[in-house]
Amino acid sequence: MSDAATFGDDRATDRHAEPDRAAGADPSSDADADLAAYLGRIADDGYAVLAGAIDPDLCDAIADDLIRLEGQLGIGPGDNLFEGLHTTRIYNLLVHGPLYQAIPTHPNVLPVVEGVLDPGLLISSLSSIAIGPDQQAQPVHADDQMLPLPRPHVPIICNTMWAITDFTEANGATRLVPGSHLADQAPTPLQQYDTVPAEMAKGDVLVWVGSLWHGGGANRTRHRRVGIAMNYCAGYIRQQENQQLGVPPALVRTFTPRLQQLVGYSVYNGLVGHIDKRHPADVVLHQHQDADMVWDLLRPAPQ
Ligand SMILES: O=C(O)CCC(=O)C(=O)O
Repeated sequence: MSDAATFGDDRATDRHAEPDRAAGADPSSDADADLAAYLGRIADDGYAVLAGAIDPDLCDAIADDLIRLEGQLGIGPGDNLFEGLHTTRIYNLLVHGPLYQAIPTHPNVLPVVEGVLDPGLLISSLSSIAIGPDQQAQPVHADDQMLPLPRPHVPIICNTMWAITDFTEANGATRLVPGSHLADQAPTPLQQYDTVPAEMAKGDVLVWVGSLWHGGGANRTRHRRVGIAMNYCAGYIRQQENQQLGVPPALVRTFTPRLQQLVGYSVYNGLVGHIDKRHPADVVLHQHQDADMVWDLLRPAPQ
């Protein structure tokens, strides 16, 4: 059985909450139409906002817990212009409990990202970004600009930003350069560009491809703008945060099979990521349902 054959365990049919959905309509075809519309927007503009994707109560629970974690871990604002001198980030959130472990497989978001990349995708990083009062706009950048590939290229990174609080132009909503994912170059560091703010209500999720030029906005209010940056990459490139070192195997064993795959205990297209012809979950977790995968390509040819 190939790894790909087991994907989809955590997919839900109710992918997107659309306020104007007609009563009595077939929900699965509505969901398919929504998915196609989002993917079309992402292909054309480089991004889309999934309205009402996350339960606002979950957003409030995350906002409260981030305050607790920042205090407990003693994490304060960054010390450089890119991370932000008034912006507090917590990385490697998967180690901080079920609240965060539910994020990568959220059924209203993951199918869209799988459509942009493919189901063999991985978690690249999972972090919080709380932009505080007086934060200046972040330099415009592309999430894949450190990768030495000619541009434009197929999506290899897909980022999502969960609005844990409302995102407004005034409080630092993510700034975007629509269509810039199709450019043949990355943005020039520290150059000013015309951008639009991704204003969102609490619970909305911004999805964008890694080539899109963007940056955090300036916060001119007295309140912090809190987001969860759930960043995915294709299953054939390196993850930005090393998940195998960052998340102890004993903890990964408690995760759902789909989350284990996204952390990296998976094999892309049945080959990339194997260890001596064995599945990494078989080697490290000793309990994975894909452990008996058949290595058709690597088996000795019959005599
Ligand atoms: O906080 C934001 O809105 C965007 C942050 C971002 O793009 C980054 O830190 O790479």
